[in-house]
Amino acid sequence: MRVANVKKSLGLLLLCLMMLGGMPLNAQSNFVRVNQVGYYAHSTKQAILANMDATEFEVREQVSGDVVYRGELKEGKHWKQSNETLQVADFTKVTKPGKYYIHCLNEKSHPFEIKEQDVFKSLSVWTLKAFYLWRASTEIKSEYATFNGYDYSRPKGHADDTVYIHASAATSKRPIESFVSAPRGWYDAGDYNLYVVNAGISFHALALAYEACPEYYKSLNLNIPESGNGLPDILNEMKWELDWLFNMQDEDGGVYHKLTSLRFCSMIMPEKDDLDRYMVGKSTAAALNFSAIMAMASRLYKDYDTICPGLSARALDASVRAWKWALANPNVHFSNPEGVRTGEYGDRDRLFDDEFFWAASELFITTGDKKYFERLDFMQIFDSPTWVTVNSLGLMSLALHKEQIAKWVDTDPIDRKFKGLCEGLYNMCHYCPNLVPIKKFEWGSNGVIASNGMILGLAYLVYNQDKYKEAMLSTFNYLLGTNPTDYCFVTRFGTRYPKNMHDRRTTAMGKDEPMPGYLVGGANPAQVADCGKQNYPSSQPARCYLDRMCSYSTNEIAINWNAPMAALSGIVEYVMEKK
Ligand code: 9MR
Repeated sequence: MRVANVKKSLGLLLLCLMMLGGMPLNAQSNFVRVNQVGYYAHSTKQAILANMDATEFEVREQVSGDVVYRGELKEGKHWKQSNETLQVADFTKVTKPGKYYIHCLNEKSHPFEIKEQDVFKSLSVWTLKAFYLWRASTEIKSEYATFNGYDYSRPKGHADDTVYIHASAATSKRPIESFVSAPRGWYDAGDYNLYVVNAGISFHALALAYEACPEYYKSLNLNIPESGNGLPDILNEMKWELDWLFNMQDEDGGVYHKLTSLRFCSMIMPEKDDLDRYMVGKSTAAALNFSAIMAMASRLYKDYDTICPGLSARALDASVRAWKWALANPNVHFSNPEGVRTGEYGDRDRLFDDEFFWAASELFITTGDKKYFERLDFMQIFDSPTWVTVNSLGLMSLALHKEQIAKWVDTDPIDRKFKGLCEGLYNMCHYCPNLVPIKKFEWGSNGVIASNGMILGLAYLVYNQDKYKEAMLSTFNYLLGTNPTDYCFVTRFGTRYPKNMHDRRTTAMGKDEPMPGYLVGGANPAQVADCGKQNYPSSQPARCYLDRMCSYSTNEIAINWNAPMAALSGIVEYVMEKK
């Protein structure tokens, strides 16, 4: 039987049920998927239809139901990740601001808005404010933490003024059970620990967004305690992380892998967690992530020396010391020592080629010193970055600074490799029936997608080719609603968003609405045991997502996923506002 016939019979059955139950006709289902946050009036506008096998669709005005546009549909394509046949509904021609929904074969989408301006401004602000809400060692005040009437203030958590040196990190100068002070930083995720490796990719995304769109970020007010001090707010927020990171460097230049308790605390508020905290291990990966961040920081804060005296120079010095430590200790792998059970962020690649590439790239951009450029091995494979594979982070930074770099060296290898990365992502997105660049759904799939979207955004800014902008937008759409789960994956945005994230604060606060601006990890079929396989809606990779607290494998939040989402939101808003 044709899918359309099955749908018609199902539709008829649904119609009878609705008439019996008094439900409104055309009840919303998730066959018709839109960007729930909205669309810019002058931008491309696409929705995704699943298993509809339809030939046309309508855009209807939300209140009146009037049809404002009728569009034709091409034949669908099967997407193996969701096991659905997908059609792209293009309604770019609808440009009049207003509230609409898509209607097709008796199915309707969530409502969405078309606007002339500020479509993603609030999203861009709150995906960054999420980092403020994540701050360790400080009280979170109502005046900065209230959203749509909900107050997410909380008392100060984790002073971290007494962090014990764990046996795995002890030296003669800092022996076991001696302690250091290491306050500030952002909690990593749904847990309250801090990990240098994951700070790396997170800091990079925010730093690069700022460097790619400086005008946008210089005028973006986040309403955080430091707002108005003369520093762009994004740099104010990032400084909270930097202040902590300086504490993670030992006197020998080496960098502790993480600051954590020995095990995860229960689902309590930060101020209730009284487990002892430790500096655990040192590693080549931590040293090189640290070196890269500090090299970036040195150039970011250089223009603001009157506001942050000496910060730029101090960051460069810390970066170089960590770099030298890594050269002298090039294969110190980290794995959890006995008795430590928090996140590992271990790296099986014992050569750390990708970490060396990234740190050398940032040091080269910041200093112009050719010895760092000479370390860059462009024969490496450059793929979507993750916390464990970071060479593309260096490549992105090099590409963004290529005009400056061209004064020092030949930029051909940078262009060749960056273009290759961008083309690969573009093709992955363009040929995907759901128009999203993802190879495999794994833990943190949304973070990978957001990172890929961000790279496509950079590609557009660097090469000014519209195809990259289109791919960036369809990737963004996926995260905000054109995906098989029916969720806008950022909390408090769109119509249907996650409410029960795997996050200690969220659970302990117990509010009926979650904190805003958090991107959940997303579909991942590999760890369904966390809530029980039977509770997941589907075992299809792209549909394997569950909005329950137990689902740490699909519904946790983490800095390395939020940062590219914030970056992507900012880049989209900047690009769309410019035209
Ligand atoms: O994001 C990490 C993912 O890639 C790993 O597969 C997973 C298991 O090691 O850990 C994830 O990171 C978690 C970290 O270890 C501890 N804080 C929460 C992080 C997000 O789940």
